[in-house]
Amino acid sequence: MTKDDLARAREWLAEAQSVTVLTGAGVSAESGIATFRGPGGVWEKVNPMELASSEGFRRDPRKVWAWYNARRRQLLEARPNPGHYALVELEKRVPCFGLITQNVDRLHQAAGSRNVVELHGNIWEVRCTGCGRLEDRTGVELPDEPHCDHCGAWLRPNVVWFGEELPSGAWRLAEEWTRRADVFLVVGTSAEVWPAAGLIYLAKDAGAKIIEINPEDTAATKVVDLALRGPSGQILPQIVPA
Ligand code: BV8
Ligand code: ZN
Repeated sequence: MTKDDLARAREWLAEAQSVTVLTGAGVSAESGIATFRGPGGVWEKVNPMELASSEGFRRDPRKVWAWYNARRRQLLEARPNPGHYALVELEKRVPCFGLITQNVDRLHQAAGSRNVVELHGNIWEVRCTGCGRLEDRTGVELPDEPHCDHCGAWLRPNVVWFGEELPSGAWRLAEEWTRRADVFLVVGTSAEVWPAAGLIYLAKDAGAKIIEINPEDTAATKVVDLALRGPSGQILPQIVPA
């Protein structure tokens, strides 16, 4: 990555009418939140299909809640990093902006991002597996085995697990924001989880200029127009147009 690459990215963003961003776990790495894949990723120690799937939850809800409660506790100490704040600035400076995230940590909202779509739900709300009641438990420690006050069934995190459909409203909005983008920023995602990763190819087909921000190559690198190799907390603040 050269200084011209950064200048080119800044120029594309300055000229853009519509910018859409797709973020993954990497954008929260500099807030101390482990990514899923890659070195030190949380998946290295556990099997995602076990913990982030409804079969895994049915088989052993205690084990799944131990993992989610550990992640919630870690998030209580986490703060947005300069990458999150740079995206808040970018939203203020482009006429039309949309932020699509695969993350469930809500650090984008904590930093002040407004137009946010959560493709995979969020870790703070809980949903009852019995009566479907949805409750916001942001910042609250949950018991090891959370059950519904109303019907006694197990509660679950309000996230999208493997094998589960994405919320239809969120997906429709994500597709719309992707199709309208002049510039599509792909930040901190390995581009391996579908259908989220498919948005990158949709942006390409719709004629957007694609900028990838990631220390490493990803499954989508072959289709991006400009790859900025480095941590998003350092790169994003450098490409927000003045
Ligand atoms: C569905 C929420 C079906 C919970 C998550 C075979 C081929 C293709 C697809 C499939 C397949 N087999 C199965 C599927 C479908 C499956 C899928 O995609 N599997 C993958 C693994 C192959 N998808 C699904 O099941 C989806 N549902 O398809 O439904 C269906 C259809 C119709 C009807 C009924 C059902 C549901 C997917 C959602 C799963 N939920 N999480 C939770 O978080 O606990 S996925 C999980 O992975 C997270 O949401 C995470 O965000 C997401 C993607 O990971 P990334 O965000 O990319 O993070 P990752 O660690 O992978 O990468 C981090 C990147 O950051 C790296 O590139 C690293 O280099 C970079 N980085 C590191 N540091 C930094 C950095 N970047 C910038 N700065 C830094 N400092
Ligand atoms: Zn209930």
